[in-house]
Amino acid sequence: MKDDSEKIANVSRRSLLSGSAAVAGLGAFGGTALMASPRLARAATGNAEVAPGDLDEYYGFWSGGQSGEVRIMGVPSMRELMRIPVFNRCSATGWGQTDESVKILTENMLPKEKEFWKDKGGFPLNGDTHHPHMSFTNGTYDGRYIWVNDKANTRIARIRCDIMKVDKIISIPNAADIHGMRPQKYPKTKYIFANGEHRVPLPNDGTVLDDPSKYHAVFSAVDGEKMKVAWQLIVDGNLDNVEADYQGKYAISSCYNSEEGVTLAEMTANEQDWAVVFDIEAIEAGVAAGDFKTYEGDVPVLDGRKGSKYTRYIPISNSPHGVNASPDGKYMMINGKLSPTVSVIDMTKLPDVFKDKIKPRDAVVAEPELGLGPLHTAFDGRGNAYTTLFLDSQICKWDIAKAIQKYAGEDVDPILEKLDVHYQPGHNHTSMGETSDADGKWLISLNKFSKDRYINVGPLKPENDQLIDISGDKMKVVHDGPTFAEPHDCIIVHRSVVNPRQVYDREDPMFDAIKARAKADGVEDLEYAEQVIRDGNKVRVYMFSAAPTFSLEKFTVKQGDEVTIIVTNIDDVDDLTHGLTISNYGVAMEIGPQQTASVTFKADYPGVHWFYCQWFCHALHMEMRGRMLVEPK
Ligand code: RUQ
Ligand code: CUA
Repeated sequence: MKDDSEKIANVSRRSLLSGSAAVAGLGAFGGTALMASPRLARAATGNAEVAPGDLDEYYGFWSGGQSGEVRIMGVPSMRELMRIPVFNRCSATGWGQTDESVKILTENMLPKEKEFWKDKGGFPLNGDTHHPHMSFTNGTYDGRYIWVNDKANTRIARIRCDIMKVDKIISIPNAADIHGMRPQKYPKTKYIFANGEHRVPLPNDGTVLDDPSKYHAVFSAVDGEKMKVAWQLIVDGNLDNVEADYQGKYAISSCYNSEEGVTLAEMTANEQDWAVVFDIEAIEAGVAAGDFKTYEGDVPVLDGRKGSKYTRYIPISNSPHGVNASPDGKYMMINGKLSPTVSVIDMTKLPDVFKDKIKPRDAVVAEPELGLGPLHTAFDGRGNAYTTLFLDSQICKWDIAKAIQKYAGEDVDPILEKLDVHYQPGHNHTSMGETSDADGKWLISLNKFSKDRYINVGPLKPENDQLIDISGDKMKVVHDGPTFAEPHDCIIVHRSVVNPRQVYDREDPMFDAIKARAKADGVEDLEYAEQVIRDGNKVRVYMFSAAPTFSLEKFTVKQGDEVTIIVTNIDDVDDLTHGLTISNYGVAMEIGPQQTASVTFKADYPGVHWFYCQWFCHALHMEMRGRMLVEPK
């Protein structure tokens, strides 16, 4: 394998070379004709180019929106590298079908959900991921986990970054529809803050239906290590987005619908909504003092409505949306959405707000007017902010310090540049931009509409993710990337932070349950297994795979048996994944190198059924198969 750092050096050397070649070309031929030449265009975008065989400098983790997954992108190449199934059912990997994934998807469901899903496959098959965020240590990414929300079914999942698979999914009680979600940044991610966006009765058991005065939005703090809800607060209004500070003291959520209406007209009637500030230490003390009620799931629920000692409500113009902490830890940006402004909260003023020494609104130290539909703000670590303007289809680059000076009455213009993007940007994100290591190289604009940017693929069009070079004085769009539904948000993580394994670790605790099961079945060693164990009408088939064979060429079960097939891939080679598909049984799963995977199904079809490896693994991959004989009743 080529040394990574050498590759990066090569990339920059190459882009330097192509740049100077283009400059030389301009000198020789001169004039405007060359300006439009593809070669010059390429030179202008030179440092975004990642040649075949070269590696990206950043991992991008993209939410898959209503596809329910998370995707790994290479940045700056914008190549899609991998998909991580999360809340969806995956035909390739068997996520949502393998025993291991079904356990993860169901083990932390609430009792009422289990009841609801028991005749419907056991668990929801859809999800709506919005906000993938990595674990932090001391204000920057530490490469351990990524958490992501499911707005559709009120869940949070955790992805292990060493194997890039989900290891935990929890349902959030009491709240409805988790939207905004962020991990604590300092000192080390303890809580994942999660906004229940929609207001529902508490408890939502049908005793209250059409009395919105009894509806509540619920803010949750999830212990990210234990994957358990630690505490919750009811708040006024609807919770939208949330961000954690760089001190480990506060979380701030944007709230719309201060009217507490249930129709659009009611929800947008007031001129002012607010940002809610949560005082973590005070809340923890409240939990310790027993100042809470419990509803579902025995989670302490505190009262954080107006007047509570746990929260402060900072008035913000109508319907604010994104909340973003500046990398120096000093400011929190509340993006106006229906207002053309971003409100800048000075984090050092919050202790005085909680002591009631100053009014909540006095924590706002700037409110630049940027353009129409500001949704989210990203940072370059050089004092500049980049705000998406949804309605204007632009990114507005502005100077934070100047915005503060202007608010204080000085005659300065904080707006540095506006760049057209295509079209209607929602989130944007800079390289390492939500950490104290924001490096100001790349900005992604996640545009909700692509319209005419690609050849027409029918009425449903892709979204358009644009890569913008922000390393210079001027922003420059260097790449358009179509994406399927719908990357609400993404993060861009330097690759030095992320170190996934090449093959699974046989000692990984993820295999403990199956090892114990095997042991109880008298199968001592999964790596050499070729046993069929009958246990009443349950049959467990143990085998191993080694390219290009399964250890069992055939096995026999009876019609009506519940069959579990457990396969251990003993190949210890990078990228040597096998799979197991059983024809006409709807069964398929991935078995990575050194992984054990299992799947359970009812053998209700009598006859001969081939099982085959569905991951191309060897010259004799087509021959990697065997037969399941199902004896009729
Ligand atoms: S929200 S487009 Cu789901 Cu992140 Cu702002
Ligand atoms: Cu093993 Cu294909």
